[in-house]
Amino acid sequence: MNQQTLILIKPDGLKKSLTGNVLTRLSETKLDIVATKIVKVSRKLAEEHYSALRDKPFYEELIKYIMGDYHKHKVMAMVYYGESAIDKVREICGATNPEEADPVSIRGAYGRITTKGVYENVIHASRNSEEAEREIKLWFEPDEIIVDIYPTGILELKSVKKRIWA
Ligand code: IDP
Ligand code: MG
Repeated sequence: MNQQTLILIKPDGLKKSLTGNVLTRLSETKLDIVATKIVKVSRKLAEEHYSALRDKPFYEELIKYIMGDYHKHKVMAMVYYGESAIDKVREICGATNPEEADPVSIRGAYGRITTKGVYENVIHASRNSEEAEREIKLWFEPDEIIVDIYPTGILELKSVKKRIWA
């Protein structure tokens, strides 16, 4: 079954110049990249992305980590699409805890645990199709994705101000 999944190269991955390595590993899946952008993550976006972990002791550190306070204030967000995309990508990512992750997985090869106890594990990938839908809709607008994956609607706006090139 064709699926879509959200992938984030987290700020530690960008700071450590791992983008090329991560994309090369992901290309083993033979999935299609259907959206990508660099995002400066706001606290609001970080908190919405990790809303399920609000009660964890590492939550505040996790929010600072994904916002880039410890590395660079940027994340590379992508949508991958294709047969069994969710499981294929999770497999290459490896386990959440980089010390327990398979050493040849992305997290096993490049992740670390900080002295503050946060798992800096380089990459995020949706865990199942419900999570993928929630996360893709949080990070991307429909027109930023080159295939139709979820139903869309039209919102007519009367007066919109937006920044344009001067
Ligand atoms: P996942 O990223 O493998 O889906 P989640 O449980 O959704 O794992 O956790 C989100 C992120 O929170 C992890 O990728 C990791 O950066 C961090 N994290 C999860 N569990 C722990 C923990 O027990 N200690 C420290 N950081 C954690
Ligand atoms: Mg998760």
